[in-house]
Amino acid sequence: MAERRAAAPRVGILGGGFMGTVHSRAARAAGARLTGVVASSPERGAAAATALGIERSYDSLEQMLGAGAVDIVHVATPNALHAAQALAALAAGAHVVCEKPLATTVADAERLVAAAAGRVAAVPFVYRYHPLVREARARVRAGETGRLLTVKGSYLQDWLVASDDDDWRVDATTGGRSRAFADIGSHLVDLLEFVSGDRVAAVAARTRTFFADRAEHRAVTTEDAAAVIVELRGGGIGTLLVSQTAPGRKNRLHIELAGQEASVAFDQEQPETLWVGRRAGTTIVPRDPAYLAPDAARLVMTPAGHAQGYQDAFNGFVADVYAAVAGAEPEGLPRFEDGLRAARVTEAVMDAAEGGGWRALT
Ligand code: SOE
Repeated sequence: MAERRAAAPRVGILGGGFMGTVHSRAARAAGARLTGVVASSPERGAAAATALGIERSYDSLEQMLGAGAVDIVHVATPNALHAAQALAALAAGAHVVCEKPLATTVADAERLVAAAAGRVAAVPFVYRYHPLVREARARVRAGETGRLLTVKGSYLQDWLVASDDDDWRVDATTGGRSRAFADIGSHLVDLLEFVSGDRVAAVAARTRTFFADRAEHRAVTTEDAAAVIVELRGGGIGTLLVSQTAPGRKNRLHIELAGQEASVAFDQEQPETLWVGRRAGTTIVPRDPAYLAPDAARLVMTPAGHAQGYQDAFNGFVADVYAAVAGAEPEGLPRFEDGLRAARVTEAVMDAAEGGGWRALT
């Protein structure tokens, strides 16, 4: 008797921009039927449906939900829209993937976590899905690095380094109070806590807005860069630098964890290798599934030497979301609770930067 294949999940995409495209590719790779798209206007929605091969566009999220056309909604719209859209999708009975930052306030993020009870509700902290990030995590968990002493993290981009560079993220009304830290610092802290298994216990911070006036926006208040000192619950300390004005750095997330026995370092722009450091020497670990921990090997999609990249990590994340929708318990799936964590860390960083001193985190 042929095994009955589960029906393909029906997926709706909110947002027709870069991230909407990335989400649609990952959904298709995971076997979904793309049954709807909503963009910032009916015309843009129709164009997105054509460009992305989605069955049809809808004029609004309400219309798509009312049509009963989707099982899973991917929210890939400007930050300030996330909370209302994700809440509406949850209320309609859908599972939700909501882009980070999950919400622009802790209160909204808390509401979303509560509303998502019993549902699959995930946030694309997709750098968790590079196989060698999982390898680093597995080695830390196995005790190979020893007591965690220091962490050094940076996430550097350059797409906003010119004063006439602009984006909706620059505007606090569409992007939220924090820009650089909420947008990419959230990835950095999530990855540090995910790999280390430790938690940020307190932060001190400074932020800078280097360009008050940009092409479309004047009197900009959101930060171009954030410099953060962290104390960890396990007793370690560290520094984080987040900037969207660092020429030559395109998407350079780098973490280095130093334990008493060994260090591990991962560079998102060079995801095919993991650096492992010891006093007696260093090892460069290749993304070769024959030598990786099971949770790392399961995310390998091409043989060693056939490079995997950002979209592959995204595809791995979405495949895990759909597996969870089908009843599985995938390891390390970033959920709305992780989005709430990021909102709390972001709020602490911004409060520390504005008010001085340290802010504690639980
Ligand atoms: C822009 O900073 C951006 O697209 C972020 O919004 C993503 O989360 C990050 O993965 C890449 O850069």
